[in-house]
Amino acid sequence: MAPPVATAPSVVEDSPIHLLKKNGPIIDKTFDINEDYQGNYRFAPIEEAEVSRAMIKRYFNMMYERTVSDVVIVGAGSAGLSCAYHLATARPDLKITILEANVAPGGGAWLGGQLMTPMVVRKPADRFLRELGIAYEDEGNFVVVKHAALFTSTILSRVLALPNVVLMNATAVEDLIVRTDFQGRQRVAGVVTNWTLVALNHDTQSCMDPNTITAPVIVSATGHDGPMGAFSAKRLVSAGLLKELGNMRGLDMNRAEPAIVNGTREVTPGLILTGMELSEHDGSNRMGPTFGAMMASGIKAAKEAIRILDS
Ligand code: 48N
Repeated sequence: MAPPVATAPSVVEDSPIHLLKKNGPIIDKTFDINEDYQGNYRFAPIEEAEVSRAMIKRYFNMMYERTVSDVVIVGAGSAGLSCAYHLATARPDLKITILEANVAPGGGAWLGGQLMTPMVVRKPADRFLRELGIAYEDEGNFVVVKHAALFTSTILSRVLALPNVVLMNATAVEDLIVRTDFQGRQRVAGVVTNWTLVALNHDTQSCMDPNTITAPVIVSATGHDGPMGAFSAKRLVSAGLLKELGNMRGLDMNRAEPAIVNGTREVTPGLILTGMELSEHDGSNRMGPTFGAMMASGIKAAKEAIRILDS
């Protein structure tokens, strides 16, 4: 007797959504909404699966679409966000993908210094604050934003509102894609990604392989501290693309800020370093609790990215 042919379960028939539709909604869809704060506030009805599908559809469509981007910005601190804002507003045609390892973007720009809240920005970088419409107190050679989070939340909201920018937070870059170009030179051509919690736990499991995003230009703004600080600069050394790190020097505001802005550049074909990551690459000084160079360096990185893409 021939063995019974296994028939695939009618998944669609048994799917929760189908069952709900077949048997009618679990809840009374006739609810009308009511914004009543006197004890009768009513929401429009929803099925849990609708919420899950609304997120899954959008996130994974975005992830699929951004596997090839025009510019990837690694790190959503003050330099990375300043780069993203200038780049995305100057070139709305570009697909810009920001990858941020933390759940919370913003890097070190939520506080001014030693956990104090005011943010100091030296002139002429205050022009960027005026472009963003951020109020400040003018102290002559510098200005003070009343709370660093006012800068960071403002620029973050502006960047996220731009149609050509996507932000994948809680997503770490854990390697660089490197190709040999037609001149035989090694060129950075994208990034290797993983959920940050996976990237931080490779020693607890084996073979949790990553994902990729390819792009002709990578802007790395991974800062100088934190669990993955100066990531790309360090990877250049371990991948043999840079002999050694310059290592960030001691604090000297007057030397550090112009060095970072003027030094922002394509350090290896396809890879631009900006912000404090550059101090680790070049061995320039740190500036401590003043953020004008982060903003100006990010803007310069955006201009460099446009130069490369248009060359
Ligand atoms: O704020 P940071 O650390 O870096 P910058 O360069 O945007 O701003 C630096 C600034 O906050 C200072 O350090 C100030 C001026 N102090 C100077 C001084 O002398 O002390 O932002 C870097 C971002 C963070 O949000 C990290 O989570 C993220 O980059 N990040 C990564 N994201 C994805 N993949 C990675 N591998 C990665 N590594 C870091």
